[in-house]
Amino acid sequence: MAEPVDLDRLKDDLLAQVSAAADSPALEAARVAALGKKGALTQQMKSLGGLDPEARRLRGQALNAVKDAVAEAIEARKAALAESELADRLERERVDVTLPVRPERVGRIHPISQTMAEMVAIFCEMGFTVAEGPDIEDDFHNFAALNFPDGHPARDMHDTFYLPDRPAADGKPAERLLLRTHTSPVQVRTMLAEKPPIRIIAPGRTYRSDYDMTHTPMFHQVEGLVIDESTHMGHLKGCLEEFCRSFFGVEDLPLRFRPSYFPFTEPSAEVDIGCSRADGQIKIGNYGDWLEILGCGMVHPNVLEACGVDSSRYQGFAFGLGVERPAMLKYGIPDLRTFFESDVRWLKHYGFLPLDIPAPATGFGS
Ligand code: 2U9
Repeated sequence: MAEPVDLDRLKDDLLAQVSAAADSPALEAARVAALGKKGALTQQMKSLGGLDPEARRLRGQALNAVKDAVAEAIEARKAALAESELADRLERERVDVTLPVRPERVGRIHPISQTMAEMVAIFCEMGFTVAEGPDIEDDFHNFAALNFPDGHPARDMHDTFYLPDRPAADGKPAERLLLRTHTSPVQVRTMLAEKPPIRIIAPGRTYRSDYDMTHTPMFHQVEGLVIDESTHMGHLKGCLEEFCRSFFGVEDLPLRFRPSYFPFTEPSAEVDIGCSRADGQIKIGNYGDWLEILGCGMVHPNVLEACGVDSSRYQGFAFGLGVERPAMLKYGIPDLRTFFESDVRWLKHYGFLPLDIPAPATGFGS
């Protein structure tokens, strides 16, 4: 049991320890020395039991007053230390946010990613939202729902990569899986899941078993779909004109719609944009020559019905465009296959800095 000590001296000692604490651990040590289980004040409290009642009452009151004063001093010191520790840290970790970034240290965005981001930005400004779906698909979503009947020659034209069958399960028969040959199954899934009006674009990877100067087995597409009660070909034309002019940054870019055929649209059209081919160089603009850039049409009623949309009430348009060729045209990349070679020197040359903002967000043609 501790001997009773002079409380004024004890109080002065403890307060001195508290105010001498230079950091949080030192302050915690001072707190334990005063108020901890074996602390000086706790020890004094324990010795109260040996006093007669009146002396115990008086000594207890005095001890409590010391305890309160020490606890208060600890809290005040704690707040002061926290403030100065924060000030130190802010000083130590100060960053000059006005310094330029060092973009050469942060790698490059692949031109396909950049181009796709630009396409998405343009359509999103028009009010489209982005929809996504799986790369591995089944026959229904990739073909049947899109009005490709069994044995239809258009199925062969897609040079499909087939995967091992999905085994029979839950009463469903085994089914042949495939790598999607276009992003159209995304629109099929959206129509099955959501009610019109629908305004979506489906950017993503697609696969066809084809490899030569102008084809790679994996390539990218951005497709679009608009379904509403009175959507018509005029809307389709306006939408694609706006897109092409914004994407290539040419305000007076002419567009030409040629009749075509796709199983999933009727009528269907291919779209050419103005260009020149002088000196073996393609230049986009109002120069008299034409370059095919995308396909489009009004969604076939069979497709609407297969996707659960009432074709007597709703109609709409769809379009599809590749990403690689517009990227080559816009950024002067001469060889398709270099996109997929993962050559760091090529990426350094043709890639984009992560802080580059997609062109349409910064204004026309910039
Ligand atoms: C649904 C209904 C209709 C998407 C469309 C095209 C025309 C088209 C090609 C362009 C270049 C593919 O990458 S490419 O070879 N695409 O010409 N795509 S209309 O039509 C749809 C899609 C989904 C439910």
